[in-house]
Amino acid sequence: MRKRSADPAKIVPSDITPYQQYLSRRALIAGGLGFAAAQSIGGFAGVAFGQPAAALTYVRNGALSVADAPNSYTDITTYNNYYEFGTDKSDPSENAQKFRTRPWNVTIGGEAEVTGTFSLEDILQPHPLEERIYRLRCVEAWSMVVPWVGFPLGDLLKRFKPTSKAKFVEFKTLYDPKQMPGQRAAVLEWPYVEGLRIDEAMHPLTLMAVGLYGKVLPNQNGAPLRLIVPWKYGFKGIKAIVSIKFTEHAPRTTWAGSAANEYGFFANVNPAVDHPRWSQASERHIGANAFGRRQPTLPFNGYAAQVANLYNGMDLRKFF
Ligand SMILES: Nc1nc2c(c(=O)[nH]1)N[C@H]1C(S)=C(S)[C@@H](COP(=O)(O)O)O[C@H]1N2
Ligand SMILES: [Mo]
Repeated sequence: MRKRSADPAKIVPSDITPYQQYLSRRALIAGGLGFAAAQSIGGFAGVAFGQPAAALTYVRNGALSVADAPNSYTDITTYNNYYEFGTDKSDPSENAQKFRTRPWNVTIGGEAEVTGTFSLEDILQPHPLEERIYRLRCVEAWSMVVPWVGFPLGDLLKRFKPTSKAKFVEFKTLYDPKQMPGQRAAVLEWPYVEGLRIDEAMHPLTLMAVGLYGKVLPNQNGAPLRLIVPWKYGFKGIKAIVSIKFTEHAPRTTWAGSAANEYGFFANVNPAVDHPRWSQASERHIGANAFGRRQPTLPFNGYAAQVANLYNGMDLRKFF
């Protein structure tokens, strides 16, 4: 397997991977959790994954989809937040076209029995794909409806056998200023880091997205692998993931780290808790047919019935 790391200082080549980890990685790949299992499912069989807009094989998950009409493919792929490719909404679609998503490796670390560096193929192969139509609510008070294609993050995490000390999961985006022009400026701390509490990460709504509108994710939407947590503000949905780490303590996340009074670690969509500089009570729905219509923002972005119980007894004004 070819090794590659976002941060040259943290390269984990096979020759320094602890032997026990090396063995468990072999077991993971050989044990029906890797290539072998995948062939029978076929989510990626025959898919030229590196090719943008290649069609995916998936099953629609109606039960976990909202009834709202999805935004157009154009809206979803030209109005983006992805500071690695610029801070204007139109920058990512213009600047990310040549971004290389193959070969791609993901490093799994921290409090888990199985750790190491895995190819994207090893990560994806066993997982059947689903389409889920989710609301996306940005912290900047705009929203869209997106037909994502992906698989439950929890199914992936379980393969690495997190230990009882794994209370949080930290995710990192690729750090590669040569390819990501936004990383040449200190607009944010790079690489982009996000995190979830382990129960949030394991929740069935939490999705690892690899596609949208039935096709491989366009680069500007976070190819090859990005997180979607539909009851949280969009910034939790970290793009171009190269590292997943199980941790005992809450990770320092990029936005919460840069302005702790403005962006919380939890970032649950909450119309009752305003951002210090604007109201979160309503949102502007993006889209050619929406004409910037404003609509009320829903608690937990409309997913309260499924997720409010994760926060029982917590003061959501304090843990925003
Ligand atoms: N690496 C990285 N991930 C990121 C961002 C970013 O700037 N860098 N922006 C976030 C924000 S603020 C939002 S709203 C969503 C936007 O996802 P979309 O462009 O697919 O709509 O991506 C999130 N993931
Ligand atoms: Mo956002």
